[in-house]
Amino acid sequence: MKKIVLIRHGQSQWNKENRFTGWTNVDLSLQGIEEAENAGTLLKKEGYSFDVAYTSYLKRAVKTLNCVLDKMDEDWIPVLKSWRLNEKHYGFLQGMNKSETAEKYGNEQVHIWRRSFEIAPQPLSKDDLDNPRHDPRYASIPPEYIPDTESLKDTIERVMPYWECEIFPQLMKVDNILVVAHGNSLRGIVKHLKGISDEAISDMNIPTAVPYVFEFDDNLKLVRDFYLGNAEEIKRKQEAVAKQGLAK
Ligand code: DG2
Repeated sequence: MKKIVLIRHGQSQWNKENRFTGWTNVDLSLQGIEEAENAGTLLKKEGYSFDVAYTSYLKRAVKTLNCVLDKMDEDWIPVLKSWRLNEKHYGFLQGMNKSETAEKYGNEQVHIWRRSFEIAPQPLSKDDLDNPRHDPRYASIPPEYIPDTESLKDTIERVMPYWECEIFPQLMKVDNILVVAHGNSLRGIVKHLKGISDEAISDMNIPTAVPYVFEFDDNLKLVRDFYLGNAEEIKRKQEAVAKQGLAK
């Protein structure tokens, strides 16, 4: 079986503080480092091994990948990074507390911003110093490709060229690929792989640092997918993600 394993990064400092993060380059929390290390230990224990790994330009994903590969003794494998795997850009919401935002705008509006397919939050001003167009790591990207806000649909349109031209075709050459990215960039990939509808995808929440395994046959047809780890703990983590956008 050929495999692609998807992992959302471990808990970030802003996940811990329940703040919208998007393209903001926050670090992992101490719990996030531990989660990432546990994911690597689990993958090794279960006999997984990778030929190549992909991640985003954002520290929380890069560090998670490093922790995972370190625990697997596979920190020598090729790693490719792309801005196309970055998180959904959360526009003007970036930095705001999710519960407080729900208190101000209502649970329903926050749910629309977090989980609707086509609706993006209002954009971050181009002059805002936090706008990625002022960040040197994106200097080589044509400015018209750099988002000021994104819906899940926009995120998928950004991720898919990299998925279809780089990551997925690698499966013709190697058997085991690791992708470490973000809640929403991964929701986009999972939607594509499993053919989930625009409506049904709103109910899917990806927990931090849990390996999500996709197995393919020799014709690269998806055979099965499953999370690795304790099912109850995973369900608890998914429910906690869903609740992050509720007013207290
Ligand atoms: C979270 C996802 O992204 O948040 O940008 O706040 O996966 O990089 O921590 P991540 C953010 P939700 O869409 O679950 O609110």
